[in-house]
Parts: sequence; structure tokens; C-alpha cells
Amino acid sequence: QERPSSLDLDVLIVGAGFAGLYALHRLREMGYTVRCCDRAEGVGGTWFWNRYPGARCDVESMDYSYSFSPELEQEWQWTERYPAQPEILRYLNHVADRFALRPDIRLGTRVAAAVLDESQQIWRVRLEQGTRAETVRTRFLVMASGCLSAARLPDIPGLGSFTGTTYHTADWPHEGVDFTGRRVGVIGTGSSGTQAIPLIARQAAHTTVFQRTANFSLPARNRPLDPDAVRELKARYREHRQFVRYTPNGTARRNNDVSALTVPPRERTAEYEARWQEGGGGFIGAFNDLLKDEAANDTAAEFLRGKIREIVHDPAVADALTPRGFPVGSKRVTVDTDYYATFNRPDVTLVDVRADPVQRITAPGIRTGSADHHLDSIVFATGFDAITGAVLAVDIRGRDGLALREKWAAGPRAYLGLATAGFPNLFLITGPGSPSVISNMVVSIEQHVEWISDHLGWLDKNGLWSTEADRRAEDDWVRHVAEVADTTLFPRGASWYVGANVPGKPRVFMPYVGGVGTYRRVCEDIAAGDYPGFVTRPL
Ligand code: NA7
Repeated sequence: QERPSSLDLDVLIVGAGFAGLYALHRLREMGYTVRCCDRAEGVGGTWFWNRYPGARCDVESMDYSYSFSPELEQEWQWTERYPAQPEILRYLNHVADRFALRPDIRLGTRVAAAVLDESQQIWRVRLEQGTRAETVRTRFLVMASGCLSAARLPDIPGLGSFTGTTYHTADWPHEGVDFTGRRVGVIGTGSSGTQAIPLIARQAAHTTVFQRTANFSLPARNRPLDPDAVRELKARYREHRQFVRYTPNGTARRNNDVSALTVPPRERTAEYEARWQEGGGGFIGAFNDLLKDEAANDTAAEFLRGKIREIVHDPAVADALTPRGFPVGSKRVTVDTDYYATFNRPDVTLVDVRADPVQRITAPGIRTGSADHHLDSIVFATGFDAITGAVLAVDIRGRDGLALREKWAAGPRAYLGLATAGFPNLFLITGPGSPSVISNMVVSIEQHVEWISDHLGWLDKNGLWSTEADRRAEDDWVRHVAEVADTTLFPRGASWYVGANVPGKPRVFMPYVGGVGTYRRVCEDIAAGDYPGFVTRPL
């Protein structure tokens, strides 16, 4: 391709987490001039920021890792079934070094805005590094900015008035926090809160957990990996990876292809019990209709509620910890170590803020309707503006100056979750309408990166400069994503999957839940058919 002389880069990648690092590697191997930017002072994305006690992935390490390099997957030794944050961050740093990615990564650099130059069909991107700003001109812009990276503080009055220390799980001090002797309040009982609370409770003088929604949580049963099992899996790693790519959620989870309602109750309970003992998110694969049929889901919910009653001694506390009113899995099931048992400690208090709402944060602590809770520290485990938050944090302006924020005001719209009409040469990795957070993110990320880079290669082979999602194809895909979601129980939970945790965010079920394998086949067919649904143009 002949390039406009003013061009600085072929591709600018936003984010240096799992997605950005692989995109940089792959596109650079293809011969493109690529740069990757991240606001953090290190690589790792999500795993750079989320350093709270107990931070751990809920997908098993041997699957939550890159498959693109057979050498890498053979040489890297994971130590635990579920990898802890420091180990994942070490892995990503190893990847950055092993593939010599660092020279093309600009850290401490925020991508603030991107404006399409329609005449040249390029993006002018504003980068900010401290007080310095510069504009780079790039042909392609790839948003590898993550689904769970725009952290959220709740809108509680008085937030600034607290005189103790505050922390957000997704912006944790690098030196760690010693809670010894402190009275700690934790707001939020999603994955982060559920992982952090047992460890904070062990250290703090007193821990008060402010719970808005009781969540379903499964024991991780984390353990060191067995060297023989690792050796055995590594011997067939290639084959295993290929298998996982076509599974419903990109993991080796055993999915039992039987309805929960067709087996006798005793057998059903035995299946749940076996999976509870096995630990981890595999529970949801116990029957094929748990995420489709309410009556089936109820059997799983009742089993899990029974476990809470068994573990938690105080019936009133057990009752408050019992999830109700939404199907298991419609809000992300958390995977914990000793979460429920933590509430048996004499130095842990549960405050159900639905029954006793938080009124405000005060200088000495948190005031609810019934009490003043005096605290030395508050931990916000309050989650993220998920899936769209980090993309929309960049002021992106496409054709006719249209802001992406404006286009997505009523909910995100993207073809395959990868591209959005009106924004040529802009790609989203794990965007809304892709399997993203309903899958093993690394599997989805690799698929997106490979699909996008193949598409770029195809454009160049065919003398084409730009590519853009066709509006009709996009509308069809958005409709399809919603229709598939509506065949499941997913939209029934007030979760961050539908934007319910962010006041004012449009309630649209964002991920594609038709399955990782199905989605991959759709994408493969589109590539094989010379990219229908994309409008491509020469310069
Ligand atoms: P989540 O899953 O969004 O959890 C956030 C938690 O914070 C959740 O329990 C929320 O309750 C609670 N929350 C949020 N705002 C408030 C206010 N204002 N008052 C009380 N409680 C509040 O974020 P995580 O960081 O735990 O996990 C995100 C994902 O990262 C996780 O699913 C994994 O995929 C990895 P709610 O349920 O909204 O009532």
C-alpha cells in the first residue's frame, strides 16, 4: 500500500494487557509499524491494577494463558490451579520480554481522543503523558482497553469526608496494605470483594461487609498444580487448545448435556455435590439447561442456598447472605476461598444495605439507617463501568464528527463486537457483542487478534485501505446478540453484563452468549467469504 506521507503508524493499540500485548506481537510480525500505549506504568492491564489481597483468576491457569506460541506454553510453569494476580503479572511481563515487545510500548501514556480524518482515512490520536500531549496519525486504531478496567466508585454522599484511608480493589497500592489493628469496611461482594474479604478479615481488627446483593459463590478449591497432570496436559497442549477454542466458553469445563429436570432429584443433587467438591465455575456445566430454564436453574440455586445455610452458623447472617430474585449465573458467579465461613468469625459483621441502606460516608465511617459504623479504612470493591467504559473513556469521533459516546448512547452497537459503523479502521477487542466476559478472555482475545490481523492482511493483499462495518450487518448482529441472550436467563440478573451497576447506563445485555465455538465459526465464515458486512475502500 502507498501510505499518506503524514502517517506515523500503521496501527496504534490502546492497552497493554493480554489483548494489547498479543496484538502488538502479531501485527508487528506481519510487518506493520505498531505502537501500544497504556496509562499504567507497567504492562499487564487488569492484572497490573487489581492487586488486592486474594486477587486471582477464576479460570484455570493452564487455560487462562496464551496458546499462540507452543514454545511459550511449554516453557512457562504455572504453579496453581487458579493463578494469583502476581503470577499472572509475572507471566505477562515474561511475554513482553520474551517477544521483545517493550520497545514498542509507551507506558504512562493515556489515549485521550481519536478523530477520524475522512479525507486521508486515518486516525489522529491524542496521547497524553503527564502534562505532555502529542498527536499521532495512524491507519488503524485497535481498542485493547479491556472489559473490566474502568473502575467505579459508588455515588455515595460524603465520599470525600472520610478521614481514614480508602482503597479501590482495582487501584490497589503496589506496596500492599497492612490492615492489622484496623477497623475495615468493605463495600461490594462481587468477585473482588468475595476474594478480598476473607483475607482482610484475617488481618483486620474488625471487618464490616456492606452487601447490596447477596451473590452465589462457589469454592475455588485452589491447589498447587500436580506436576504429572501438567506434564500430561503439556504433552497434548496443542490438541487441547484446539478443542477449547470450539467449546461454549473457552475452557475445558465438562458440560453435562442433560437437562436438570430429567434426572431424579437424588442424582441431580449428587451431580451438584460432585461439582461443588471439585470447586470452581464448572458447577454451571452440571446440566445443559441451568442458564436456559428457570425451573432447572432453581434446582441449582436451592442447592447453593443449602450450602450457605450449612456453612454459616448464625441463621440470620446465613439468610442475609442467601441470594434471591435472580437466576444462578445471570450475575457472574464468584469463585472464592472461605468466603461464607468468614462470616462465622466474631470479628466480622455483615450489613445488608438493602435492609439498612447506606446514607452517607462521614468523617469517622459509614452511616446506615440504623447505625454509625466507625472505620479506619474503607475498601471499595464496587466494580467497573464494564465492557464499554474503557472504550468510551477515549473521546472517539468518526464520520461526520459523530462521537462514539453519542452513537452508543442507547447501548453499544458493533458488528461481531469487532467493528462499528461510522468508525472505519477502528477495531474492538472483546467488544460488546462478542463473547468477551462470558468466555475465557484469553481464548476470545486470541481469536479477535487473529481475526483482525488476518483482515488487515486481506485488505493489503487486495489493495484496500480501509474497512468499516456495514450498518445493516451491524443492526442484524446486534439484534442477533439480543435474541440469543433472550433464549437464556442471562438478562434476568441486574448485573454489569447489562450495565445495571452504573446509574444511567443503558440496560442492554452486552456479551454474545451463543458460545465461543459458534462465534468463532461465524467469524471464520465471514473471513472465508471475503468479509461480507464490511465496506472496504481503496485510498
Ligand atoms: P462487581 O462484580 O461489579 O461487584 C461490585 C460489587 O459492588 C457488587 O456486589 C455491587 O452490588 C457492589 N456495589 C456497587 N455499588 C454499590 C453501592 N453503591 N453500594 C453498595 N454496593 C455496591 O465487580 P468486581 O470487581 O467484584 O468483579 C468484576 C469482575 O472482575 C468479576 O465478575 C470477574 O469477571 C472479574 P450489586 O451486585 O451491584 O448490587
